[in-house]
Amino acid sequence: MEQSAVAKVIISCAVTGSAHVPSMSDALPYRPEDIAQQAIAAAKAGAAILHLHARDPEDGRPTGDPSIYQRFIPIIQEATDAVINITTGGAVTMSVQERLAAATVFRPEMCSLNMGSINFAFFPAASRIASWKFPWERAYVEGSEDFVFKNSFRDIGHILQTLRPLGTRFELECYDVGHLYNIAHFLDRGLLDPGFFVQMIFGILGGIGADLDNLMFMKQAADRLFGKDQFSWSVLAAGRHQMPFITQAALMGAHVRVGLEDSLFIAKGALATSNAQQVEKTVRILSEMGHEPATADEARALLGLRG
Ligand code: KMH
Ligand code: ZN
Repeated sequence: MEQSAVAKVIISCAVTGSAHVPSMSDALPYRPEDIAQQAIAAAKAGAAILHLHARDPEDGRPTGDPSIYQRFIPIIQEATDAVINITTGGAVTMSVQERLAAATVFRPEMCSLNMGSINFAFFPAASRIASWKFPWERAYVEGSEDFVFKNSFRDIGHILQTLRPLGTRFELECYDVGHLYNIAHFLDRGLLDPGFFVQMIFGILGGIGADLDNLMFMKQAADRLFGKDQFSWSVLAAGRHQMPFITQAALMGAHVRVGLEDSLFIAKGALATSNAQQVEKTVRILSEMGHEPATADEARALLGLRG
């Protein structure tokens, strides 16, 4: 009897992001050395892609300053061969220029690209804060009621036109079904290349909810729009939905993303102690299904990255 090949699943780890604030968890890294250490440990645990944001070393405030990225990216590259994926989402408070600054300096193999605008509020996470470590956090979290994460057609086109000539490929962040149609639009305009990588995002307040029906719906919409074999796809879900949802997605053949950017938890009511802890759990779940984590080079081959 022919043995079916083991499925290679690309694990992305989003190490710190910009939505969670240090008061929410002591494990959330914000100093460059902690971002580096946690990213390296996540890669050693099985993450092929490291999705990275920078934060102010003193108080954890999100920053787009390339000189802060410079304090952790070379350390990570020295210690691992993981794919470096720099955010172009940055934080909802940043201009597109700030969001692009680090990507244009470091020219990574991969950058995130957010495929549409959404409201983006931190209410669920905010309710867990007992006391504030840094003064900026409170205004940031409470102000999120008014945050619009702006990714207009012009913004998306500008990011594509800036980074595509550098050989960067994209983690196309889709928070709702309309964002898949936006991908189709940029394919039509010749600004996106076939063989792209879609990150379907569930459970952000402001985006599509983390329901299994929605996962099926998003996948079916993508298959219909692009053709089943024309794209790679990965799934992340926010907060408590993270692990159950990536498990369901992996069963459907998706790649997966975890990390403290997406959820601060390791299990119901239990904060994760590190990014690596979430990656280790993901590897265990995948191995129970007979799947294996893709190495960084396998991820490069699967996604057509430049290496
Ligand atoms: N915060 C995540 C839900 C980005 O960095 O471009 C999506 C994200 C955005 O990772
Ligand atoms: Zn991010």
